[in-house]
Amino acid sequence: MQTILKGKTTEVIIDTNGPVVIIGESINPTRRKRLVETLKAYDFEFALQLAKSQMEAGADVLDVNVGFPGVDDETLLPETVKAIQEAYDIPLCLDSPNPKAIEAALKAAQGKPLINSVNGEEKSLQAILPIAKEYGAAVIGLVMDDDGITQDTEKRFQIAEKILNRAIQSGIAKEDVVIDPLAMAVSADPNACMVTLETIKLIHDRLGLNITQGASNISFGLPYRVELNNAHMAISIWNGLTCPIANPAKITAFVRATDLIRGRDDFAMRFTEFYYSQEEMENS
Ligand code: THG
Repeated sequence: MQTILKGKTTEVIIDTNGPVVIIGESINPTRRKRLVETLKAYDFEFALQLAKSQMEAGADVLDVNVGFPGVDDETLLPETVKAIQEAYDIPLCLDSPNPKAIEAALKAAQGKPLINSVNGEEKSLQAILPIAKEYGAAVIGLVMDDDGITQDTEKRFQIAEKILNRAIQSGIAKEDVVIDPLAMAVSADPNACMVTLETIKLIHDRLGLNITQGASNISFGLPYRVELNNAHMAISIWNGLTCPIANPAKITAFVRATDLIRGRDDFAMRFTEFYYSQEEMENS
């Protein structure tokens, strides 16, 4: 299964049989005061710095989230999208719970973006799927619905299947649906990771879809976050995760290692190229 995303001219293929695609998470106001302050002033310099550093660190796609209290995201999200795409040729992942902000960003975006996200709630399906179809975008489906988030893996799978079926009914191609199995903090629930890992496996085995997840969600409230995230990432990839949303500075080397181990990096080309690219940057 191949989900094709596009920037101005670049194409990124998320392939269930290919190497892992990294969606850079850092253009997100969570714990980034400076991003909030600059975005409030419609000053995109810092957001562009975050874009550049993530691309240099291995991001293939950039998540763009401008959600902070009081934001007019119907104006700010499209403006941020334009600023990034004027400077860089990379596909974007439009991250907002507000369908109007998503639609405004789709109008502004070049190429073929990924919508982040729709979920199994009736309201969400009805708001997002028609605009995904209209603008030819791919879409991330979160496995929650009007009953909230279930810990039952079979039910999470059923929500994924429902989102897929509704997307297909709306005229969206199967390969343009990417599922997020909802990674959550393992400090709060000892079984949290197992539920997500099993959900990934069911979606991979039965639907064959591409799968994303927030790679740092599981480690909230714990030490050794990078180690925990990366251990979790390796098992998730083995089960079928294909495009994590993550901080590339912290995961790319690990993702390249995982691809190499799985026989998805002939002669360790990407692994070693990444090493030299980072060494070069350190010395420049
Ligand atoms: N699924 C989907 N979309 C998502 C998430 C998900 N979008 C938002 C979020 N979760 C993923 N993005 C982020 C962005 C920033 C941070 C975490 C997740 C973040 N992390 C560090 C922290 O928590 O301390 C701080 C910065 C760092 O060290 O890099 O800020 O699950 N579909």
